[in-house]
Amino acid sequence: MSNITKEILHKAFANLCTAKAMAELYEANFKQVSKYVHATSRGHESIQIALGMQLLPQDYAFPYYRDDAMLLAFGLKPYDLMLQLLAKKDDPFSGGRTYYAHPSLRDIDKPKIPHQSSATGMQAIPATGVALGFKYRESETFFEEVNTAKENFEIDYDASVHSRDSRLRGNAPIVVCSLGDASVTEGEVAEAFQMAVLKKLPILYLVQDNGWDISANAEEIRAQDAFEYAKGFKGLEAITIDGANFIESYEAVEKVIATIRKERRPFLIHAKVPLLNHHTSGVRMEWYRDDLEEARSRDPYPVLKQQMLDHGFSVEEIESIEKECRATVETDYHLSLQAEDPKPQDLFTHDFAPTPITEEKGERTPKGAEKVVMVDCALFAVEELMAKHKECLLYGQDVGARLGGVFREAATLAQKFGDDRVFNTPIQEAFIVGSTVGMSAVGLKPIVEVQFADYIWPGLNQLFTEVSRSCYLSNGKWPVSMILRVPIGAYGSGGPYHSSSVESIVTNIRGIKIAYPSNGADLKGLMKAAYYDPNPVIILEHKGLYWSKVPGTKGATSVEPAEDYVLPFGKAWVLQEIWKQENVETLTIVTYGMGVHWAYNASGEMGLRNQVEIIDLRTLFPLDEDTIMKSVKKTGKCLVVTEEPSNNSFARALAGKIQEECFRFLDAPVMTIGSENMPAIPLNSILEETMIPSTEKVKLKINELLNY
Ligand SMILES: Cc1ncc(C[n+]2csc(CCOP(=O)(O)OP(=O)(O)O)c2C)c(N)n1
Repeated sequence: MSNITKEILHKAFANLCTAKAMAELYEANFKQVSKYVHATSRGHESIQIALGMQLLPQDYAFPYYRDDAMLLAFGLKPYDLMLQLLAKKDDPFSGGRTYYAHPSLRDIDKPKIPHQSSATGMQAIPATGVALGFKYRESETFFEEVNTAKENFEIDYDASVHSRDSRLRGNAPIVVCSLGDASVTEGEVAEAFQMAVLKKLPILYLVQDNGWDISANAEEIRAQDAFEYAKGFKGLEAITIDGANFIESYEAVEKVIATIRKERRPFLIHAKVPLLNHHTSGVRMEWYRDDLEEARSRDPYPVLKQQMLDHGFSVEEIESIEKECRATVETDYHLSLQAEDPKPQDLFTHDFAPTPITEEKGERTPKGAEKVVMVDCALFAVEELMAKHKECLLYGQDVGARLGGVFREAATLAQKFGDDRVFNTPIQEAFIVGSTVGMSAVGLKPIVEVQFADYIWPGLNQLFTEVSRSCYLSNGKWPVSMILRVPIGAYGSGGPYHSSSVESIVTNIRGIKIAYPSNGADLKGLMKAAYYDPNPVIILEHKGLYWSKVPGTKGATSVEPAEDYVLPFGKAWVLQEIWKQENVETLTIVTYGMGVHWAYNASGEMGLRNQVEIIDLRTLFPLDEDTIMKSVKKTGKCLVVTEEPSNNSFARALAGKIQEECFRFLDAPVMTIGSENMPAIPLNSILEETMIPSTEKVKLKINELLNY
């Protein structure tokens, strides 16, 4: 027996008419609205509305860029959506920063919508990350101990929805990830599906299949549709439906959602729909569509109209609903045209959420504490954080109980905190990085790692596309609080795929903070600061410093700082300070990571401790420019030391900046020393040594500069 009531149909029809009227109005006012690109749901409305009507405020949704009808069904008004269409200041999602129907929302009465990018398919990983977060929130480790103790969380999050009762009653939250059929062929979607089935996550993947990529059609781009593809993922139950039929869609979605709320496992709904409008305002259907007549024969609008008639609505009632919706769309459009544009100064807000850690605090060198190697400083920092904060999790490759990380950097943590909190992932760097968007959105604090900097590349897409821009493009609503640990650098013939440096790549991504410590005490203090920072943080940890096995790196070991010790980002350390001198040449070395040790040893071996000032940057972003410039203005010469190949590097850019700012104070050009500009660090130890800088090479450069 159908649960479809007249009320449901009325609401659905009003939403469909509104979405359709909007698409038609945009077309009629093309000149005015196409300044900024937009795509509409025309043809896809019924499945979107069927879903949108059935989500609850505790659910999380990741709508696609074609899902304006779904947004209306969540309760958004045409006016809200049009503010984004016209990129206005009061666009509730992004303040005019991102495209039409690219929502991000944290309203109390609506499903939560974290930011998602415009890159197709990429939202599958963040969405699955939310579901992974739900799973942990429902685990005994977390729910029973934390929620019943009513501990305070740092973010406002209603944890009670995850109670056992809530699951039994069937109103536990779910996640919905909306995808276009063409996006399902992307690799990252497979990573998301894999994790969803592996961990049995409460997520619904809704695939709207209109048979088109942009102009490429199904025959060209896929060997099977999403329903068939889902069969390859054991435990991903899939159904295929006519998404243009409202009642069929509503009932199918109702059943699937009820099952996920109770049984906590993933589903895929494959909904076949016709695309009846342009791909986007910029890519017009008349240029390439050869199926429009057939597509129009599947229009969801007459289907729903007939369903209204079948349920006792009169023609007059139907016409009056439609008329009213058209009138609202018209009025809202005129209102939105008059809305304010953002001001130039609005460009500069919400790149980061404010961090509470702004001062160095706590005991850096406790009396009687032991000297430990750098890798242990990191381990102890994470251990203290996990002991104190149940919302802290650690995951990545091989960090679980059996090994505790390939560098033993997570050793014993799984034993101490359980497999719910410290676990291995498949070899999925994209998932490792991108899932933190979702984890963070449900109030958790993930610490994740990629095994070697050389393998950050598959994760860079998520880092750039989703993680780094979430705060800015959601106008501050969804900062991503996460730590990404990255073992980095050349050490003992690691060879071309276990030695690379990547700081120039990550410092070129705005919206993340980056630490590159040279010693254990800094690493511990920075790890703590990173944890309490509401923004994404990368910690680059030099493998050669982990155990101070590289000759000349004993300085990386430290007395372990106390638990309360925090070191804020953006404060460099002048580890070798000199006076201003007129009678001898002086020099500032600006460096970080391994470079600090080369610089320290070189100046020591040359007997120049009183002529060479050394600045350890500690963090590459934020960058302590004040300390750098002050020093260079004092010494009159500057050498930037990096382990990276020097061309087009972070170090070169910094040298340029120093030159620009200190030009009048300089007695020589600012110089840079880094690795040779070859494509990779070769395996052979002679070649490796030739490739990368060393104390000896830094000495030569110091000599050159002092004698300039
Ligand atoms: C990663 C990525 N590559 C390319 C694009 C450009 N692009 C935008 S929409 C689109 C087609 C997507 O088709 P589908 O997922 O089936 O959704 P539809 O537009 O048909 O609803 C492409 C290739 C993009 N946004 N992201």
